[in-house]
Amino acid sequence: MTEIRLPFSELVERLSAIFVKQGLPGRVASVLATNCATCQRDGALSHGVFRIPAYVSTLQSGWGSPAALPEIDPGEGALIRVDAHGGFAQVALEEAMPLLRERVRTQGVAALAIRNSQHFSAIWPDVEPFAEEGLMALSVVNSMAVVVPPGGKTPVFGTNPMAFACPREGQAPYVWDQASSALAHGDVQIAAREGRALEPGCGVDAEGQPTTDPEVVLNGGALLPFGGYKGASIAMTIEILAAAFTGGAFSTEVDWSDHPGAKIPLTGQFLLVADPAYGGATGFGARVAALSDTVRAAGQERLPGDRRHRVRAEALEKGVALTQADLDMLAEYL
Ligand code: NDP
Ligand code: PYC
Repeated sequence: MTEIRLPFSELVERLSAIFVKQGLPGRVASVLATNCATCQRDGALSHGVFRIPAYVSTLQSGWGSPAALPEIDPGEGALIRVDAHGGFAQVALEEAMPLLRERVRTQGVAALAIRNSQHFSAIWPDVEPFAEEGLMALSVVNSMAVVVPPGGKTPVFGTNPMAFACPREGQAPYVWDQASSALAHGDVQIAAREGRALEPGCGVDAEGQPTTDPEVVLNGGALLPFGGYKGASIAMTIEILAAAFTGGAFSTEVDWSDHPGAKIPLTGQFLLVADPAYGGATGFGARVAALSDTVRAAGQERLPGDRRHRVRAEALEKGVALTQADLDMLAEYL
């Protein structure tokens, strides 16, 4: 498929115009558009413009309160609680950011517990900015029940991602972001669209039997956690941190049956931020860089984030890569 390059700012403008046309306030539209364009720019394609039709169908379904602005309960200690009131987690995060920053700089550690929030994106954009300003961040989000525990046939977990970011002297920050399922749901949708089978060990049918057919996984089947029971423990821990702790919904409690077209989980997010300057050693960034070098020298040529930063550099030079089909799809919503 022919690749078309669009300047990042132009992509943000188009996406923002789509969200505004769907009734979102300019500020919310701008946060979502920047987030989605950032994923596309970095080649995080399972959460790039591919998601726009589902954003639109969700906005048209009456699900949640997408225009809602968050309410911050600052508390006095390390924990800041935010009720997103059915709006988007990224907007809640942006709103709470100045206070979170201040707390972490004065106390060494601070956390954000966001509830009643919609999240439909990758979560590295939520943690990477902290690392760019010298801080360390870990975040988890729960989604919708599409993952069975090992041996089961009833989905109970979301695809629940976890992301970590920290500064690394002389290099891009060290950042990883991964689903706790064998595959992100978005990648199953992309495989189905492209008629590709999944790797064995990723999914089951409605009876809990192994399948490599993405259509079976999407229609009555489910995903498996990555790494068997170890991934299941991480998925469950994410339910506990992002939902039980914050006051958000478990993935099993996401009930959009009265909102046909709704596809964006309305759950919770937990974010922990720490200042390495408060740790037990000096030269944190240099130590992370040295460890990365040791890992590469030991044989792991590619570290998380390497591919994304390479794709980003190319996008910033030549424009964000899109297909004609992507542009045609966006034009339908403009
Ligand atoms: P991947 O398996 O594609 O990548 C996971 C991480 O591993 C990335 O940091 C990636 O870096 C790195 N990586 C990938 N391949 C290699 C390799 N061969 N060697 C070294 N590192 C590697 O991610 P997932 O499919 O698990 O998740 C995709 C996205 O889906 C995530 O961004 C996640 O946040 C999002 N998601 C969002 C959900 C939500 O509810 N909002 C739910 C589930 C997933 P790099 O990026 O540089 O390739
Ligand atoms: O790709 O699994 C996924 C996902 C769920 C919610 C947003 N993305």
